[in-house]
Amino acid sequence: MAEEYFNYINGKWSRASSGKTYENIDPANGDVLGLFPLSGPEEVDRAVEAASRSSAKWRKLPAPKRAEILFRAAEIMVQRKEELARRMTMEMGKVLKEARGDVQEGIDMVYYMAGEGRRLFGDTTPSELPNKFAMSMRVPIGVVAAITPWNFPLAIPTWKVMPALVAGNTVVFKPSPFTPESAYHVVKILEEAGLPPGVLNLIYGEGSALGVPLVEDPRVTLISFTGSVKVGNEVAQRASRLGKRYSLEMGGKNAIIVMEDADLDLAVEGIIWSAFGTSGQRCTAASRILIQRSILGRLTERVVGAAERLRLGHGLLPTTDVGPVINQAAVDKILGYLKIGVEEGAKVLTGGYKPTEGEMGKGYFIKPTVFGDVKPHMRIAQEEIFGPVTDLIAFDTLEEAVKINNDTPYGLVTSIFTRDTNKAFRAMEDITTGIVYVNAGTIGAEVHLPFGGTRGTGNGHREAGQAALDVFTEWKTVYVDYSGRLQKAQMGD
Ligand code: UN1
Repeated sequence: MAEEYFNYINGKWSRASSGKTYENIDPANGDVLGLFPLSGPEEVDRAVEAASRSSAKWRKLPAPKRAEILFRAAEIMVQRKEELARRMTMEMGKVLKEARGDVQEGIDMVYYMAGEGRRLFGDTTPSELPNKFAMSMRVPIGVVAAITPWNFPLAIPTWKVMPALVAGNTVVFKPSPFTPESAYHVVKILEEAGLPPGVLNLIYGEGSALGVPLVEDPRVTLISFTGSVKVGNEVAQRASRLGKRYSLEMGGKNAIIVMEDADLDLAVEGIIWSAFGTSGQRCTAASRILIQRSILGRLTERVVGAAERLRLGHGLLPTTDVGPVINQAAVDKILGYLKIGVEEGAKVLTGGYKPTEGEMGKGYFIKPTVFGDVKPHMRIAQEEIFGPVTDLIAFDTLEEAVKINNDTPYGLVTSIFTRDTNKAFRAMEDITTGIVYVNAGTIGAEVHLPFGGTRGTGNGHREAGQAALDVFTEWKTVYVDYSGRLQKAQMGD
């Protein structure tokens, strides 16, 4: 019998009022891992009520004290890292090494944001008038709705929940229904670390049932969303109509540019890791490889060879390089794009199908796929596929490569492999994505730097780093006049 898990509302673990549950499934073999509540508007209401009621007290607790709870949570996470990673591999599919990385990224973020408890810096600055003091400080926004995806089941929740909490906000957390157990562990650990009831509330269920009431509840003041463009745009429309703040992180069509002077061994390793790591299900995945024409033949052969050597399997097996994708809908979407690519005239150089034999048949596996002869404006080179599929595109000059790179609806990450410093710096300047790597793959952002992108990737905000604090706080500017007379700024006396 699968274990039953509960919502966490106002410090209590409880069933959904509907009594309904759904099964959390291992995407590699269909095993049932647990039963989770299918909540509805009633749970949203209760969770928001709890977050809203606990807000006044939480924001008054000094930030260093709030941070102590985060530090304790980080320590528990360190102790449980292996167990968290194994359970994540089972519910999400990513190979164990990467699941450990996901947990580590979460731990890094908890420590980083806990450190903010003793920073949360504002500015003090001279006033233009004598005997007047000027400063700015960060203040919490209120109740945050954190809506998170399945591809980083632990790291991305920490990107939202931790800065929100340390800054003095309270939270309603709605994780993806496909990775509910990792969300449970994050919340359980914070509970064990001493987070007061109501400050963080967890509701499980379908986005279609919970999303609208959560976004539209007048007590929710900020929505932090990571997920699809379709849902993100809907969040944006609803939130902006109600005058709410929202922060969106939605996807990418990231490229690796390989110049003819590059270290090709390094480039091949970077391409394979970035295109097929997490089965291509990162918004940072490299789904376009732009190759200077003089090395096209050589590099193509090596990338295809390396992709062919990747072993599919259950993420817990040490022999597995690439795990399954998340669910049947993902399989259908990816297979749909494989068909579109062929119809558009691209050539499948390796992969291009769903293996069905033996163990493979039980899971959502897609053979790592490389498309050749791809033209920059094909749909497979413009739209996010979110699977183990990458496109090879030829170019002649750096200018052309940068233009192809910049010309998609997204703007998250680009990397360039070159040994020429002049080219590297020119590319850094002209590339218009939010993140640029030189001589590294497109994946592997670190938590203390801003994360996010331009164009359709988001709405201009950044997660992680100090930039995250701009999402989860607002500025209060304070002037103190101790002159004893009414001084008038800009009036010249
Ligand atoms: C995501 O795919 O949504 O840079 C986040 C990376 C990870 C984060 C990815 N640190 O690939």
